[in-house]
Amino acid sequence: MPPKRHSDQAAPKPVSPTGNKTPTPLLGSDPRAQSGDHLTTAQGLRLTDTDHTLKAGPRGPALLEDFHLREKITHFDHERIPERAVHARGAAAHGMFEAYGNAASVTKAKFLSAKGQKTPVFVRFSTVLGSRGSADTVRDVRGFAVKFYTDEGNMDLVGNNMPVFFIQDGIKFPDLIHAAKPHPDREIPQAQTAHDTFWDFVSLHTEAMHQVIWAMSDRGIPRSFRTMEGFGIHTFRLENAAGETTLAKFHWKPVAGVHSLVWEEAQLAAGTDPDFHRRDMADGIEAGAFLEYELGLQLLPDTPEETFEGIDLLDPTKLVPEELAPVQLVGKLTLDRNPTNYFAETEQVAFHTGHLVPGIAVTNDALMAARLFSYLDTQLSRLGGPNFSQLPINRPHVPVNDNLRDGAHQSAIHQGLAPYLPNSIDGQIPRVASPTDSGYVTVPTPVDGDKVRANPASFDDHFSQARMFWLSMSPIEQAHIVEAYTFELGKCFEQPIRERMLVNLARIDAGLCAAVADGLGLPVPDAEPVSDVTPSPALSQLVMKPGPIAGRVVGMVAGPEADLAGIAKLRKALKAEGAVLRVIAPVGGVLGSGSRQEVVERTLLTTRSIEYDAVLIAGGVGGLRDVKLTVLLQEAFRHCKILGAWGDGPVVLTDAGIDLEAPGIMVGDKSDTAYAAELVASLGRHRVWERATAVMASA
Ligand code: HDE
Repeated sequence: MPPKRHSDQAAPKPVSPTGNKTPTPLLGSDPRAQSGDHLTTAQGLRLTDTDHTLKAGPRGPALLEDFHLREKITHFDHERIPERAVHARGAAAHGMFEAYGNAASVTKAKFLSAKGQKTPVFVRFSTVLGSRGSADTVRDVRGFAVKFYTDEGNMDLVGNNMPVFFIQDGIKFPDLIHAAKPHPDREIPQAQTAHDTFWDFVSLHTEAMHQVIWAMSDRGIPRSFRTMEGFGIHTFRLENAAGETTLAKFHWKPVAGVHSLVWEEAQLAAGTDPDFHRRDMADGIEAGAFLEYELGLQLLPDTPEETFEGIDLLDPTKLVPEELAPVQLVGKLTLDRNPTNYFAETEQVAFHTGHLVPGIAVTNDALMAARLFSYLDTQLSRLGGPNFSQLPINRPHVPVNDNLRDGAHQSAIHQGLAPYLPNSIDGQIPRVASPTDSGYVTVPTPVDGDKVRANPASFDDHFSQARMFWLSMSPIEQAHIVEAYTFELGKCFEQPIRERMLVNLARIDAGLCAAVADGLGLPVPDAEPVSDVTPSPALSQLVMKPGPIAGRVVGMVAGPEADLAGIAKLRKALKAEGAVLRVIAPVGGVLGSGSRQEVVERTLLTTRSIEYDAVLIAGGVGGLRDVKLTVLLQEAFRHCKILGAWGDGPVVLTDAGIDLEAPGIMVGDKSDTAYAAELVASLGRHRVWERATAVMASA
C-alpha cells in the first residue's frame, strides 16, 4: 500500500484548466495523483526493471536503444526551473479567508464584502534576496503573497512584511536588486544586505532610507511567519456598488502578535536550522496550531491630490500612521493545510499584481506600474510559456473562457471553432459581461499631464518617516537597530560607503548616528536631522501584556529519573494553547515505563537553543552537567527566553552560570497548575525584555 497522506496536507482543487468539471473517469480517481500500482514509463508502459541499464551483456557497453534509461535521465535533467529572480526562497500553505461583511460600504469585491463569504487561498511567504537553498532567518524583507481563488476570478495581494519599499519608481528595481544580490565576481554574500554594493547603492539612493531602517529593525528577522504583519504597500482604489471610490492600504494583522528573533538567534538558526521558518509553519499546521491573520484596511478619501494629512499616497516609501487612519478589520485568514508537493504548488504558483477583481483597482503609483508588467513577464521564462495559469495551483475556481489558444504546455483541450470575437460560428460565445454581472470596469479616473521623467516634489522627502520610525521605537528596539546598522556597515570594506551612510543616519537622528559611529570607530559627521515629526506608537512591536502562544515550543531538559507526571502536566497546559513541549535528554530513547512515558525528541547533540521559546529543567534531573547544555542554557538566557526548573532542577541552571534571581527565571517546588499558568503567561510576553540591557551584544 502507498504511504498514507498526511491529514494536514492539501493540494489544489481538481478543477480543469478551463474551469469545467474535471472528466474524472478519463483521468482516474484523482487527476492530481499518479495512478495504478505498477511502475510505468511516461507512456504508461509497464516496466520490469528500473535498476539496470540495457547493456550488451552484464559487462558490456550501454545501448542507445534503452528508451527507459533515456526517458528517466532526460526528465531528471529538466527537473529544475529557473528560480525566482527575487523571492526565490519561499514556503506556502493553503487556507481560507472569511469576510466579516463590513467592507461592502467601500468595495463591491464579493470576497471582501459578503458577510461570512469563504474564499480558498494559497499564501507564499518568502525572503527576497537569497537563492532557493538559502536560510530562512537572514535579515531581509519577507514576501507575503496571497492568492484568493474568488468567485469572480483570482485576486492576488502580493505584499511584504514591511509597509514601505526601497524605491518610488519601478524603473529602479533592477538597480536595487543588482546592488542587494551577492557581488557579481565571487557571488558572495548569500541572502543578506551586509555588504558593500547594497550600502553603496542605498547610501546614494536616499529614498531607500525609510525601508532600510525597517530592515535594520526587528522586522527584518521575524520569529515566524505566524508572527509577521503583511502590507500591500501601494495605495489601492476601492469601488463600491454605487460607484463611489475610496483609497485604501491593505494590512494583515497576525493574531499571534508581531514578534521577532534576536540577531544572534537568527544567525545561529541560519546555520543549525536553515529551514527554521518553513519548519515552524509546517509543524504548526500539522499540529493543528493554524496560522491566523486578520485583513485590515486603512481607508483614505479619494481626492484629486491623492494625499492624506500631507502624505503623498502614490509614494511607496511613505506609510500612513495608524493613529491617523485606523486599520479596520474586514476578514480573517486561516492557514490550515500544508501543500502536498512543494514543486507543484509552492514553486509553480504565479502571483501577479494585475490579478484583480471588480471593486479593487490600482492607483498611478509608478512602482505598481512596473509590477503590473513584471509579474506576467517573469512567468514566461520561469514557468516556460504563456499557459502558466493552467497549472493546477494557478487555476481559478471559476469558469475560464479566455480565447487564448495554443502555446507551450497547453493542457486544455479547447472545443469549438471560433476563438475570436465577434463570432457567429460558436453562437457568439464567449460574450463580454456587464458591470453588474461581475464584469471588470476600470475606474474612470482622469489622466492629464506632460510626458516627463519626473517625480512629484513631495517624493524628495526621504528622511522624515525614517525619523518617525526611529522615534516610535522602544529603547530596546532602538538598541537592536543600532546593532544592526553597526553589524551591516561593519561588514562593508569601503570606508567612503560607511561615512556616507553615517551622514544619512545623522539626518534621521543624531543619537542613532552617534551610536553607530561609535560602534564603527568613526567620527560623527556634521549633518542636521530633518525637522521633528510625530512618532507613531503603533509601529513598535514590543508587547508588555501576554498574547496567544500557539506554535510556541518549550524545551524540557530531562533525565532517566525525571518527574514525568510534572512534565505531562505542563504538556497538557501548553497543548491546550496550541504550544508544543519537546523533551531533551542526554541520549535518545524513551524515559519512564508503563503508562507514564516520554519520548526523547532531541538529545543535547541534536538540539540548539534556537528551537525553543523557553527551556525548563524537569525535577529529578540529578545534577546533570554537560557543556552542550551549558551553551544551550546560556544562549536561551542571552536571547531573553524564559528559563525555569523545579525540584532538584535549579542546580543545573546555577551550574550553567545562570543567576536564579535574574528576571524571567521560573524556579518552583513542583510542576503544578500555578507553575503551568505562569509558563503560559510568560510565553505570551514573547521574551523577558527586562533582561535585555544586561545581555545584549552592546552591553
Ligand atoms: Fe516583486 N517581484 N517586484 N515586489 N514580489 C517578484 O515575480 C518586481 C515589489 C513581491 O511568492 C517576481 O513571480 C518589480 C514590491 C513578492 O511568488 C518579479 C518590482 C513588493 C514576491 C517581481 C517589485 C513585492 C515578488 C519574481 C518593482 C511588495 C514573491 C518572481 C516595480 C509590495 C511572489 C515572480 C511569490 C516577486 C518584480 C516590487 C513583493 C520579478 C519589477 C513593492 C511577495 O516579477
